[in-house]
Amino acid sequence: MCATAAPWWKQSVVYQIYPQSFQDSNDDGIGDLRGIIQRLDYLKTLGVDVLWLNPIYESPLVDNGYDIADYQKINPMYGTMEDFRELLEKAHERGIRIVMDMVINHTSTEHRWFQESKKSKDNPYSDYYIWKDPKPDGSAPNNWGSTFGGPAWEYVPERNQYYLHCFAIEQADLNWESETVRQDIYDQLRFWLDLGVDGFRFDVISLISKDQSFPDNNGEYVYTKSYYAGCSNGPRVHEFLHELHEQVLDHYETITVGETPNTNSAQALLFTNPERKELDMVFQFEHMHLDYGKYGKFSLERVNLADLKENLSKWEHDLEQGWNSLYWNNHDQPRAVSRFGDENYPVESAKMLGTLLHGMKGTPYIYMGEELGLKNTVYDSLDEYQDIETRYFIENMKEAGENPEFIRQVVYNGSRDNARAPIPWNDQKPYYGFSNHKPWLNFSKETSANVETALANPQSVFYHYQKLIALRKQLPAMVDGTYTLLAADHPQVYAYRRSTSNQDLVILCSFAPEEIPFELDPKESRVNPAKARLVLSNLENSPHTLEGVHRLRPYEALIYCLDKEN
Ligand code: TEU
Ligand code: CA
Repeated sequence: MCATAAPWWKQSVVYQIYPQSFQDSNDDGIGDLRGIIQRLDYLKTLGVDVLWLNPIYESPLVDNGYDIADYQKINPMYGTMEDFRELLEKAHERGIRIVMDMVINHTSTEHRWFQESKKSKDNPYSDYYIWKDPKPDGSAPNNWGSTFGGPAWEYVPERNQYYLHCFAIEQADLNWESETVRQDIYDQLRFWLDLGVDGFRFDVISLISKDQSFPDNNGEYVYTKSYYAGCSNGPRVHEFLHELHEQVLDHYETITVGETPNTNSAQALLFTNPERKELDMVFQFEHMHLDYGKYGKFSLERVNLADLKENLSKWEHDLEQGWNSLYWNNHDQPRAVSRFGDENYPVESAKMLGTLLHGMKGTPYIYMGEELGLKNTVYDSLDEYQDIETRYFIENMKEAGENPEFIRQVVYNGSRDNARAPIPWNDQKPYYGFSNHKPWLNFSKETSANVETALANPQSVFYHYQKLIALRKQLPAMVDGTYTLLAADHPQVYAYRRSTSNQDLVILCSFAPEEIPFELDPKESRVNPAKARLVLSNLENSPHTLEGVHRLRPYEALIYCLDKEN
């Protein structure tokens, strides 16, 4: 084990499972809890410490579970509460912890709270949601738009009022201003903690406090996202999270990560500074926005390396007193290799991206399939995409008369289904060991890798990730080291140093598809190049020390270590 006093969640690597697409155990085409149980040994072999499961609660699945209808029930398509307990127990036996995805900014409109709330203005649940009177002309209370398109307000005749939904119509925002609502939410969290879960990923937690004046936004966005106006980082967000911490989290040993759209690093520090007792870390979105185009994520742009360096480095510095979550992709984002790497060098660039991320300061998150280097999903027809965001987008673009080829390309680049297609466990068509039944969402036409083949090949992306995860346990600087960007102006190499008083790490990552010369400046790096020994490379026969000019091969990624003599 590595000699660091850092809390366990700083030393951990988290693996995200999208349960619907991980492993089907009963051949209905839908991944499930028993499927995850079957694959625990695989995850143990990879070496991850924590599993984050996307929502598995009772839900009509309008937004694939981010619309919870009952916080204390498992959706039967995933299994039973017994299955969940068994999963928890078997994971814990293997030293793997489990984090639940908690969606407490909103519920499904099928949740009992909403069903009661919508009945009248004077029932016990009447203020559980955000209800507003229409404007005198009957229109919506303000001009906020839903993330998925259309207005963020829906009219309900029984109350002659509108309710707020930052996401789909079927996802009504909870009213955190109400003490009763907050207490009810805290009870839902305690339910899972008492069952033995190890923490939470809090969905869109930066949105829970709304500006109570509900101001119109200025309408400068093509997709008028409500959370650009009075929704994100509202006046009471920190007060609420501090209360949640005091009343709930403080009584358990947990790991918490807040998903915080529209949050800058100064705000993120408020969430993650341990002295403030709110959250352990947040998912920031800025590096996800570097390739945004006029339709946001649905874009033809590529990320520019200089911007990436600047952005990631800024977050490393600004959260020095807090803590970063490190991620390239998740269930809302395209595949890392296709987006930040190079589909022509899928193995090399996947390993390079893994190296870059795992070397940085923060807790790395691996999205299922990333350890195989999976690429974006290839479909023959736009009809194969199922995600609500993608469907809305395609519809809107068709209405707007956009060029069909443009639509096809940006959907390929940006759709959330890129990450949601089922995992190929072997190379056997048609269902690749995921199931013996047609899956709920089609496999990619080009399954670039699969688990069985990866496990049989010592050079696979899988084993590189395994090594990266193991290094975190061996090299204290990987957990504790301060971060310094090196060769900031180099157009093709991302280089940085991590340092503790006893150890220096130098990480070099080439983003070039051709061979390029690179020499570390010993003055800038403050590392003696001859003494730095190679601890990990994604290619064979890399130089054993940092001395001299390196001829970095396409997407070569190297970690050098130097133990200081004190
Ligand atoms: O995502 C929040 C969020 O900010 C999304 O709008 C995200 O930007 C979008 O998916 C990117 O295209 C969370 C969940 O991760 C997502 O799956 C849910 O749909 C959403 O909240 C609503 O609960
Ligand atoms: Ca199943």
